[in-house]
Amino acid sequence: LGQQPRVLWLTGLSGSGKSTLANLLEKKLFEQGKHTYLLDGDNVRHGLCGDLGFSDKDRIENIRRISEVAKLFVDAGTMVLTAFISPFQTDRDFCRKLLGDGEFIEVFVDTPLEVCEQRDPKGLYKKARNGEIKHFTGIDSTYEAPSAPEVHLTYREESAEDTAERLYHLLVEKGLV
Ligand code: GGZ
Repeated sequence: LGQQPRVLWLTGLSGSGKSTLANLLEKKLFEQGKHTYLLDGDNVRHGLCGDLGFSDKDRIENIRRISEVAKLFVDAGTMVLTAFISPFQTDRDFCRKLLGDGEFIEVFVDTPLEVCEQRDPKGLYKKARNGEIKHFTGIDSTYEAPSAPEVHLTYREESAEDTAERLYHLLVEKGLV
């Protein structure tokens, strides 16, 4: 039996682990024989959204385009994983409304700002604190935590593999994958 195509929409701060988790989760789903596609900054912000920056207006347009692309993939029968900060509730709700009932799974990767800033894999938080980067999410640009996500992934001190395992089991428990 084929899976119901869906969008697993990961949202959270920079450094929260969205991309890492989405990659690990995709591996698991692939092992289950699911046909998936992962949209993240690496394949979207250079091409399709290469003209966009990080003003509120550009982020809104970024998420709008990603939502429309995700819908096309779902129409084509593919399960989609997305890993974008997607800081605004209205934009995430836009994607939810674009899709059919039960097709949009909002996953809140709820890693505290302190932890993300401690990780700072690209040194961007440091630059944001120094004022070298403006409008950085969590520093001088808003992040609106999801009000009713399908999955709320709370932070634990554990490996990324263990977190991905936890996320996978939450999805299975809720019958979402
Ligand atoms: C937030 C920024 C910014 C600013 C560059 N604010 O940790 P990263 O590097 O790899 O992930 C962040 C990525 C965010 O892009 P998104 O497309 O996910 O953002 S949004 O959904 O809000 O449109 C970060 C990098 O881009 N980055 N400048 N000012 N993140």
